[in-house]
Amino acid sequence: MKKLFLMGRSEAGKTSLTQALKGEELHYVKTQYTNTSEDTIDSPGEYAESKCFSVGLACFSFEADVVAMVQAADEPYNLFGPGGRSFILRPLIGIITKVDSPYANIPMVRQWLINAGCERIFLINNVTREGIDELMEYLSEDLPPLTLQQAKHRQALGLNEWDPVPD
Ligand SMILES: Nc1nc2c(ncn2[C@@H]2O[C@H](COP(=O)(O)OP(=O)(O)OP(=O)(O)O)[C@@H](O)[C@H]2O)c(=O)[nH]1
Ligand SMILES: [Mg+2]
Repeated sequence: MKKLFLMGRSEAGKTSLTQALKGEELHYVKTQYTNTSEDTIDSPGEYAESKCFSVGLACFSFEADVVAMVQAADEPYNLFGPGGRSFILRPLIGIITKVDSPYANIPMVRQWLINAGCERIFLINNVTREGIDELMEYLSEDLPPLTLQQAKHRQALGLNEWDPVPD
């Protein structure tokens, strides 16, 4: 099981997503701090919204196997600029929540996530659990463990640790 780190603006639906992944009924809890011992690492949206705190996201991301930029389908503007993945040394995915919103603009939010460098994008409705199974299937596959030697070899080739080594 991959350990997932969630970052995104306040009200994007990160905590609701952790509840949906655990099969719980949605109940509103404002995230006040980050607990990295959970299976899914949730972060307060304020980290993504403030230049002063956003460096904390990079630190938390090192505790995870995969990092998710979470954006609601009805977000009015983008917090993550093009190439936003440059500070993340983990596979990066995009999660679009609130696909049921009457103000949803999925093509626009998808483009923001592609521009930020997300390698895969999941569409989620936390209320009806639409898209949760697909995300769980992705998370259920473990990343293959690497020896230090294998990691260094990939680094020498200019590859990410999780990239396949060309023949
Ligand atoms: N319609 C709809 N509402 C959602 C969905 N996901 C979350 N919500 C609602 O959006 C509100 C905010 O959700 P949270 O999960 O608390 O947001 P958050 O990203 O954890 O916010 P912070 O803890 O402030 O960073 C709650 O009232 C949720 O019920 C969704 O997929 N669809
Ligand atoms: Mg929260």
